[in-house]
Amino acid sequence: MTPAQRAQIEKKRTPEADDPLGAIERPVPAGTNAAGFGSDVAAEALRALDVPYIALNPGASYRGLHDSLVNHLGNTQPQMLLCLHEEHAVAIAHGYAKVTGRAMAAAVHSNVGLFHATMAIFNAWCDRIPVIVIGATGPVDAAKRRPWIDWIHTARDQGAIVRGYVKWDDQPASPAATREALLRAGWIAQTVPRGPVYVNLDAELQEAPLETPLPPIDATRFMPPAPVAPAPAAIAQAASLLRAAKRPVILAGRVSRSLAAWNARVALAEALDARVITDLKQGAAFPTDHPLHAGAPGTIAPVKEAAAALREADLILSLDWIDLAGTLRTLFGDETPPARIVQVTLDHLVHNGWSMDYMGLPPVDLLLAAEPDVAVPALLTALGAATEPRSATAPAGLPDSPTGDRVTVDQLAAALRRAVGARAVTLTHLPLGWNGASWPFRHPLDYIGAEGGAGIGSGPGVSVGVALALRDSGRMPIAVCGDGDFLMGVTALWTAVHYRIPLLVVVANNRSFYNDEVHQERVARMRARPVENKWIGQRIDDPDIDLAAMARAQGARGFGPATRATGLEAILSEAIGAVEGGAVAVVDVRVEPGYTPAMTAALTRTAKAT
Ligand SMILES: Cc1ncc(C[n+]2csc(CCOP(=O)(O)OP(=O)(O)O)c2C)c(N)n1
Ligand SMILES: [Mg+2]
Repeated sequence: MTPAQRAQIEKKRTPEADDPLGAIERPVPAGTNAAGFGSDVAAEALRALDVPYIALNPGASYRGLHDSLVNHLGNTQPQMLLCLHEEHAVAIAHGYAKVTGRAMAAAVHSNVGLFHATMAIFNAWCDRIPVIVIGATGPVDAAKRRPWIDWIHTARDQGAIVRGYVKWDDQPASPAATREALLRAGWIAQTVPRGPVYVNLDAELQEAPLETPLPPIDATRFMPPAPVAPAPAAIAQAASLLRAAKRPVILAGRVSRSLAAWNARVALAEALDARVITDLKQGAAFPTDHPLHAGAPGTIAPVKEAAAALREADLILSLDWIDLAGTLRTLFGDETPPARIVQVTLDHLVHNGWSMDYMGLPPVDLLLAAEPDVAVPALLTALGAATEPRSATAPAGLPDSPTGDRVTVDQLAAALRRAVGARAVTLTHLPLGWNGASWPFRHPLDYIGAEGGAGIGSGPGVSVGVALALRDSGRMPIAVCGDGDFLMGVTALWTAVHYRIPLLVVVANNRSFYNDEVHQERVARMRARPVENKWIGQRIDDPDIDLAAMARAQGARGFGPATRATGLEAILSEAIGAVEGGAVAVVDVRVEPGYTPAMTAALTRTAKAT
């Protein structure tokens, strides 16, 4: 991202600043400024944290906070974004932070809203993305509970629902403690390794009049930046290992969307003449058509060229690669890889006993305990290398316009690339059948990465959040979702339509939860049973679902079903035109079921190398 783009994205938007989103849902003035209730303090703390939006689905457990956001803060900074499901609220905040690196808030109703939000919180956790989740409970003081409803919406330890996959949670017991909890929440969420946090607000505390006003607080003084630099000795040691390496390989994993950091990675690879491997689990980390990029980005397992580079490597530099142990195991089985391994990560700081998303324990000869964005420039300095890339890759040519009576996912990609042409676009989400070779990434915002926890249904919501962050950036957000993913998350699109957030969603509609057909085929083969039955309990037809109508029902433009490769580019071009006019557009593209051979092999592989 260029500094100008970042400035644009981070620019404070106010209703007065001619912001169409900010002009939506303006309250009549409430005529009071002083905080009068516990929830006014919570709302002020969110503003002090510079939280721009709060995506929510309403609930009586936080009606006090809801009132404070509307009538005390005037529904600005943060501005509410109404969502039709709590999972979308968190997914939107997740997508927003994937682009900006900054946390939004998501508010969910007591235990039941939190139950709905859990998968999205888990996705954000696995993706190491900050989200401030605000929840609520019926009055903690049993004497204050209304009959029935307050009792079912009160749990002894509500945070336990999410404690295994948030960085921190709290249930403050006074307005002062609420303010402190929210500042701590914002700070912890946005301090590396980043992640979601949960703050549960007692309904009684929210609604109680403020007995004594709280003294003003300078939030920034309670949220000191905590940059972690690798130890100089470790950097020197890494530099000498890199200098001595003959066949170094860089695994470019969890990195930011910063263009400066991207350029530093390219400069490092060029200085070392290192092969670079990326995959689709994480956002674009290196130009995929750079001569040093080994093969195309893989999905689950490394592609052939990447596997060959790793097998030959004498040094592997992992830049917070997701599942380093698993990648090595795929190639070397139980043998320890011959290469020396330098790992750059801080991830161990958030490993816990509940979630195994920390993956296997990799062999590491040298750990640089830092974020890759911090370690790479330090390595460049130690190597005495330039910090700018030497080479600029030539723009890739466009594929031919596909023709034929059927559409494969590769043909869909080709038609979409042609329809996009020279426009700057961001792929906000990709389906499981995507072939990394079909779309070159040349900028950190070209692809935003997967959802983290492999929770299906997040594609639409995360994409709305990415689109929110990219408004006015000059980049068009494009989601390519599987039909299963789209159908689970489809009502997230209403929020984009309602708040005038342009977005293109292309559905790679194979009318199936096809991933699991692959698994049933595998089981049938292992057991010598009929493979022909693999579609049962997987296929989404009879009736076919009219996905374009589901878009239109929510005020979006709906296109398709497009069933033929011939003419697909024209349909996609029309949809792109609609998005350029400010619309949310959905194109239902009927694709042939099928994955790349590498994806199928990776899906059905056993734990050991095969
Ligand atoms: C919440 C959730 N439910 C179920 C799954 C198991 N699952 C993994 S992929 C998949 C199929 C997704 O279907 P679709 O988005 O249409 O993609 P396709 O496999 O057809 O390419 C399912 C059900 C999951 N990962 N997450
Ligand atoms: Mg499908």
